[in-house]
Amino acid sequence: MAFSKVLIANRGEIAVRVIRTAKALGYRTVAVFSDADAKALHVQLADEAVHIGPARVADSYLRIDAIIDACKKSGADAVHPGYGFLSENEEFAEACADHGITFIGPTPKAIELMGSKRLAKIRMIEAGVPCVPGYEGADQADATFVKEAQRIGFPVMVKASAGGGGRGMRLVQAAADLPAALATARSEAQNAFGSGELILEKAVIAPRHVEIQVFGDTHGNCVYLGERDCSIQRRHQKVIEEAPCPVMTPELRRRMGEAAVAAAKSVDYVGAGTVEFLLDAEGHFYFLEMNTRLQVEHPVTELVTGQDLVEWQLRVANGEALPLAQDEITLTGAAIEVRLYAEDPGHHFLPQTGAVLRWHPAKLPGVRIDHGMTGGGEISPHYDPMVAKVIAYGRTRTDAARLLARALDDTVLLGVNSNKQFLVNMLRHPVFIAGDTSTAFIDRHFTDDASLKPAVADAESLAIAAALILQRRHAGSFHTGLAGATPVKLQVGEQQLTLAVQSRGTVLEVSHGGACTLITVLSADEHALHYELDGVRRRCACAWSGSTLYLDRANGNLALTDITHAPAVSADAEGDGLLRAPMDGAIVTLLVKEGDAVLKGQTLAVMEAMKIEHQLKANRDGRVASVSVSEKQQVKKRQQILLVQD
Ligand code: MV4
Repeated sequence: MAFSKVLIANRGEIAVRVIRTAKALGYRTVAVFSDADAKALHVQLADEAVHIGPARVADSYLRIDAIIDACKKSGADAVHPGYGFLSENEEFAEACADHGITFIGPTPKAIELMGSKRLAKIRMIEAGVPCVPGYEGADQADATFVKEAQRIGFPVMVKASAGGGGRGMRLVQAAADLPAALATARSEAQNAFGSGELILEKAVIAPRHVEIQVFGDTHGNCVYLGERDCSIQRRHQKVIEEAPCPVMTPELRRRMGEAAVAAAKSVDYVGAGTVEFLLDAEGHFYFLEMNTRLQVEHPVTELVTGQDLVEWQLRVANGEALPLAQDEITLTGAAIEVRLYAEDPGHHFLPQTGAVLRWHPAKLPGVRIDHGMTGGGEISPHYDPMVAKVIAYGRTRTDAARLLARALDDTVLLGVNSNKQFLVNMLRHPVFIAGDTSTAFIDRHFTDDASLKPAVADAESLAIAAALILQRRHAGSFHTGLAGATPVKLQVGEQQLTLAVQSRGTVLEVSHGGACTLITVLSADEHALHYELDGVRRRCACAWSGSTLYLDRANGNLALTDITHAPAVSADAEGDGLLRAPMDGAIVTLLVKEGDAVLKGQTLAVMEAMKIEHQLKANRDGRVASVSVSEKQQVKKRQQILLVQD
């Protein structure tokens, strides 16, 4: 149905991405926003914007009635759902249709069918799409699962039919472990998805995750646009995505592409979809599930095909035929995408929230950065902490990897920590460069990486910090005005250090622990220091917040607080015993109760925030004097969880 005004029922980088193409095709655009997003980039870029509620997604971006109401108010006659939120919600697609609004996506029937792994697998088997041998029956009795697992052969995967992202999934090695796995998977699935329905599959060991981009139109055409390899994941979160798959052959691509098209055609698929497959070491592939939306990682397909997939979505929704036939779709070069997250790899990938002091995406030919950040951005605890997708395109995979690592080097994100160095180190890892990237890559090759430890302040970083601190103290002059050295006391993570800084004009002598570093300051401002050290001139991006200095260093971000004039605290003092929530989230498990004896460093509670579990540890020895929360309870950042006393 012809439409003229598109409402984007999403936020962040994907809302920005969709608005860009919709505008380029001449459509009017409408953003929606929560209380937390009033100043967000997607709101600024859209022609109009409608407030839809409080920051919590359940009260705003997930509210079908609020989105439909925003369409009515603004006169939007089409909705692009982006990914996540309402993008795979058949009730939302149905509600749009009921109100005469074009839903830019497949039919509610296709969304619903693919939302059930059990029903989707039955349909795929009928359509001749290769599936992992398994059990997808309606009979959910334990005895049936045990019998079926014996037929399939161990190890087996127990999966939630309504699941995704590894939730409600269990790997079971032997029959004896099956009943317990069924019980936990069932309850996890019931809690997460409102359905405890399970399926069984033969477990494929260390597979690749290879997905095929498909597109259907309302005239019965359906094509595939090559594959993406998304094997490198961490706890079911994709980390690196690329096209083409490093081990793909034209023949395998054709077979997987045709299987994906058969899958899509079996549900009269319309619009952009992704058919996920596991690819084993022998080159056998198996249908996993179909995602009925535009995916986060669609840019790598856009770069190797030269097509704008959002443009295709808008054309298809407008009733046009697909822009290209199968034999007109070509793949050229290689593209790699990484997801830049505000999280701390040095502390179990703890999500980072708060003010972004500096955001400077790299500008390089062949590099695309999709993000939704404005200058004075904020990472909200209410949303996914993905800051940007950084994508590089090259003639070869090696070129793309090299360029992408460089683009990350050039990208500055300060104020919150990020996984930038983790990504760079992975892109430069010999096993990655060799293309040997199964789903086991991180566990096999990346558990000892330096980026997984708290960043250390090397001599050069300390010299940079000293220069910036003195520059700030003396408003541009590096003369300490005294004959002796100036002390600079720093807090870096858990560590406190004292530097002695002697200045001679623009040259600073920075002494720490018996070593002395000479640094020449070439220029300095709020955003960067230009300096010379050991005969080499370099730059270091920086940002200040109060007395804390953030540095973007080649070995990761550093936060150094100038505590020279702060009241002294004994370095190894016992903690106060007060356990507080490090961020907004929910208590998953309380591991202790009142009266329990605990040791410093012991895990006392597990909380979940932004889809990730965090262990909360005692900061002193003692006994649990009081517990202020209960399991499953929502907690606010800094809320007291429990107290440890003598
Ligand atoms: C599997 C599997 C092995 N065998 N199914 C994980 C998320 C969900 N989309 C499917 N997943 C898997 N399903 C069978 N029969 C291994 C995984 C898997 C995985 C898949 C893709 C990327 C990373 C992964 C990490 C662990 C497990």
